[in-house]
Amino acid sequence: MGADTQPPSAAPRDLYAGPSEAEALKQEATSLPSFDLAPHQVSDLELLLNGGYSPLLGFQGPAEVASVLERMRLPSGALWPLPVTLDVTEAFASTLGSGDRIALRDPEGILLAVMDVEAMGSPDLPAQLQALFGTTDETHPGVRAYRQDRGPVRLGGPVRGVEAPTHHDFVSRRHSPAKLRERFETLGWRRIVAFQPYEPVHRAEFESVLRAATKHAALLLLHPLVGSTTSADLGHVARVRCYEHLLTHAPEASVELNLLDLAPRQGGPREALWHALIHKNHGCTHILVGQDSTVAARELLEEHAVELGIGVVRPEELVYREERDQYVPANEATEARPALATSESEALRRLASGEEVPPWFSYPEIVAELQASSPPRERQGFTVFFTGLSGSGKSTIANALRAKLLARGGRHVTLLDGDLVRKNLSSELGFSKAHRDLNIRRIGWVASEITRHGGIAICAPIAPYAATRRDVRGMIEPLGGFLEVHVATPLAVCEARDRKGLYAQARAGLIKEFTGISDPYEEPQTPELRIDTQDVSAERAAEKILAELAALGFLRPG
Ligand code: PPS
Repeated sequence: MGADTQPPSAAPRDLYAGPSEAEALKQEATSLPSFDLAPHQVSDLELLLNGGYSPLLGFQGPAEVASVLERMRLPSGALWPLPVTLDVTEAFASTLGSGDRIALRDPEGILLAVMDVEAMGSPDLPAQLQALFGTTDETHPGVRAYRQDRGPVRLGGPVRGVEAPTHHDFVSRRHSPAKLRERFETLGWRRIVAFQPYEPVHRAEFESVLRAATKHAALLLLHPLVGSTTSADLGHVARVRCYEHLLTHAPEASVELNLLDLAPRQGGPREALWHALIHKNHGCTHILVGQDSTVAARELLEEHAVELGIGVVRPEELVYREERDQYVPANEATEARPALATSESEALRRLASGEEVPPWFSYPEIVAELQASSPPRERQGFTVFFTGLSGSGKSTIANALRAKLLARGGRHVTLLDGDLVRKNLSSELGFSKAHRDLNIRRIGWVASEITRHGGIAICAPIAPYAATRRDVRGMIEPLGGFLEVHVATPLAVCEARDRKGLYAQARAGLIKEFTGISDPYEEPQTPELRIDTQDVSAERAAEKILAELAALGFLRPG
């Protein structure tokens, strides 16, 4: 029997203990060293425990990793293209010896599994990165993702499950491999094509994958990854809601949606093969390889399809025929082919700018979903982050800006002024570097929440350190706008003004660590705006900021 016709194989074994063994493990765990897993490690553990990573029985030690990197196989010879390791801090590893048992807990401390530590070591990271990605360059997304470890030491050894990780969203769409196979059986399907979308799926793509499944007389399984990612892309909730809408546009019981809680590794062709293996463990007989997959990934999958027992399906490219209001295969179209690529990029542009999107491009519910989750800039939140010396005029400009924004109406504005924050949010903090950094991070966190929810945050602290300002920018930019305004009034002018009398006290040594006098101020190198209050009034400065926000699209002009 060829890979193309192979029925689903038996469900892989899970690694959960039965009730009495689980109870004993819980008792034992009270005296074991505990390791609180990061979210991506919980995803790995869940797939180990539920058989999604079968035939693995635990986290891989150095010998297994070496074998995987060298030949894409486990020491047993079974195909396995990517390492699954448990990274821990040196401090935690130093408390362990080989043969010890440890309790693996979720980030809240709930016991999920007990692990026998059979191997421990710090890998030769550059060599591993080279083997996996062909480079050690930090700009490669795979290298960046691989480095986001919990620590430099990796523990290997078998795991025994006590409790499955808890999920609160889309619970009915998170089936284990065994449950999913049961579901396929109930629905009466023996051929299942896995389709793993990364982005929202629009009409052309959905119609082509549906056709491919129909052609293979198979159920289409939408099997998107929803594991933790560091990218600022559309969050998984909006993506899953988009996929749920797709179900209503397919013939009844022809498409299933199941979420694969797996963090993406950016591992290229090896990862494509790895995903195929995981889909297979979930009962899929075929895997769909779309237009966006690379030639190398397709070739690697096709090379191993028979061994894997999974058929590779390539959907046809479809084009939209306006006169028929239909998608047809590109090679069947007799009339002159419409310039779909141009229309598609135009549709995506419209989607991004909140303009109307033609119904041939996508389903209205999906367009609405995307527009709600990534509104056009003028409906997104933003933060205006002032930085500058004490007495430079930050608060005065910030107040003028706040008044002008409120006068335009329709927006909520929160002012996080340096002095106010220190009274309400940071009253216990002083002016050491550590305390200033903590103060700015608190301000940044509040501003990021305001921005996330579509509000306007105006922050006006001294914020003397460039690295901390950069971190705050990094927290906010993925969620909306961020405008850094350097109020660059020279120190001599601030000191001459000395409205609070603080400079005089600082010069007299009565106030220690005073910015500009006895403490550093690192000037921003590339702020969005630089304002010297010697040259402009606070009113004029606020207007300049409004104009900049309008030019960036965060405010309507006028
Ligand atoms: S920081 O560095 O961003 O955490 O500072 P910030 O929270 O903005 O607080 C600055 C205000 O605190 C008063 N103040 C001092 N400033 C600088 N250095 C020292 N040592 C200090 N001690 C008290 C001062 O009034 C600052 O207010 P502004 O509005 O900037 O003049």
